[in-house]
Amino acid sequence: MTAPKDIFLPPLNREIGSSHPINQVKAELTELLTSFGFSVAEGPEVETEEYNFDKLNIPATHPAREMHDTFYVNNKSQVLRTHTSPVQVRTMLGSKPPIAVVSPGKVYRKDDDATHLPMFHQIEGLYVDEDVNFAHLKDLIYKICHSLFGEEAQLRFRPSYFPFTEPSAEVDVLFGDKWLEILGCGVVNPKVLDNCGIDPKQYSGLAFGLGIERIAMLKYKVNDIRDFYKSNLDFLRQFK
Ligand code: 2NM
Repeated sequence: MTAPKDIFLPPLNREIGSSHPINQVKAELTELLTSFGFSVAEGPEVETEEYNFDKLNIPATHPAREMHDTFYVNNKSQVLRTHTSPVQVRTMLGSKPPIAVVSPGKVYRKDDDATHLPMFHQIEGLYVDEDVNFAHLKDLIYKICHSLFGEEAQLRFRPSYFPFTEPSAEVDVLFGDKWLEILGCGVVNPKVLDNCGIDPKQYSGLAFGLGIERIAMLKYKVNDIRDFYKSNLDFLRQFK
């Protein structure tokens, strides 16, 4: 008989954790885009209206700026960013083209139901150079979607509207017999380049944005976005 080990020490077989599914999808997309040559930029979650809205050609009368859609802070002089685009604005203001940057991070909107939360994650990409056009955008979007959903995935570009891109499109992927929207994109509005100190006569740009929770819900067939944030280990262990 060997002497017993110290039975009062904590056990050695404790469960090891793993990264959260939202962080897994965020890392997967960030790694894909950095492999193309994008660099990663981050910025503050408390932003000025100027960077979150004005420079992006979102007028003071736009419904997204209403109190019931945007969280205003510090006596309404600032907002919780509603998208990561202000990171792109800061990048354009602070550097000269060529620019290839992605901005993963938390964003905030006054939404709360099975498919929307007041805090969620986005990743946006921006490429500004001479002679950037919609064909470059399409190529990138095809590569991103095929990497996320497989080479056989069927894609559809649907005309859309964003104040900061022109033309703009939403992209759908075919799941069974349903087209489901997975991202928005477009050619950067020349007004936005001008607002950010880039000469729109010399340069053009493309941009796209994805909701990370939405991608994770489609990829892993999660029907309620709130499941990601309940800290239920039976749910989270599925993503080990
Ligand atoms: C989207 C869709 C389309 C976007 C635009 C910009 C910027 F700063 F360059 F103007 N950043 N991200 C963009 C464009 C985001 O998300 C659905």
